[in-house]
Amino acid sequence: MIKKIANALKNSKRVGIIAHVSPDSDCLGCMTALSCILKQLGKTADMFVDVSKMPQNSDYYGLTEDISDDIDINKYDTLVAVDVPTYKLLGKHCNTFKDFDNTISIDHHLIRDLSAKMVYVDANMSSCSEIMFQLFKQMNVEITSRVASLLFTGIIGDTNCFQNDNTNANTYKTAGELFEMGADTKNIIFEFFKKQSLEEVRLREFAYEKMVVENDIAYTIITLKMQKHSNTDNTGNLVNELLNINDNKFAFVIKQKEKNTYSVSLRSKLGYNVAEIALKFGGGGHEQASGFTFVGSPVKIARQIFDECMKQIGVKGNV
Ligand SMILES: [Mn+2]
Repeated sequence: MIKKIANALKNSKRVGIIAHVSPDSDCLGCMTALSCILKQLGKTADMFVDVSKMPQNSDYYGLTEDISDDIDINKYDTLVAVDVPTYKLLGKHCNTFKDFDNTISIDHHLIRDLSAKMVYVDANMSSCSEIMFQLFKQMNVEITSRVASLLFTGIIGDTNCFQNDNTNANTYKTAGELFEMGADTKNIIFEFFKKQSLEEVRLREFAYEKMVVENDIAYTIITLKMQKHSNTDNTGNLVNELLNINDNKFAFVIKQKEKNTYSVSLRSKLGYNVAEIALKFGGGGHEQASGFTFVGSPVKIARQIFDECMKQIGVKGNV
């Protein structure tokens, strides 16, 4: 199928590339990389996201340059959804994609409902960016240092800098090849994992004050008030930091979005599965990193998530 997709893209002239709502660095990285490659081949390649809010550091490496919100469907002969597992995650572009004839879906999520004329899913790949690298090789195109940097950004984003369970030999191999192709690995890791603003540090200060650590599970709740006082809504790497405490097996951060709306980021150590928990609350993701949004009481939901984590710890304990 990857060959078929490579050929289809080579034969296309005007391609619209669609990311998922609230795109992460994998989604933005591989979307921008694909757009660069298609443009290199002399094609029109426009990028679309239904999103009012882009990640704060996403302008790095031009990740959010030239992204549009509305698709003029008549302009394209091919639509490609990258890193999008479900129709819901296409946001307002859902029906556009559904109704379009010539669609391609490239993805690495195991649980999905998105169909397309051509689908290439490899759940053994760490990231959609890792798949994209295979696709570009298949297309036999020159991978510039910028494209290498974009794909590297996607890989370190989805693997949490090679820390998540989805990291495998091929991930390191791909990263090595991207390094050889000129990916700016040191700066990318600094930008995405080390650099922080003073505002973010202040917000985390509030978050740590409210942190609960019990039975190897850590969590905290971030209110709109805290975000206002620190002048940022960017929690940076907080959820991973919570997981890094002692022998924690689970960590989650509940962040208020609107009056009664909250988003939850979940992380787990190897051998535990937060995708399963997120799924129970209508979300999804990967075994070590997943999330969902909900409307209701954050304290109640924290207790429910906590109980789900305890169930897994209990199950493991009995084995
Ligand atoms: Mn991804």
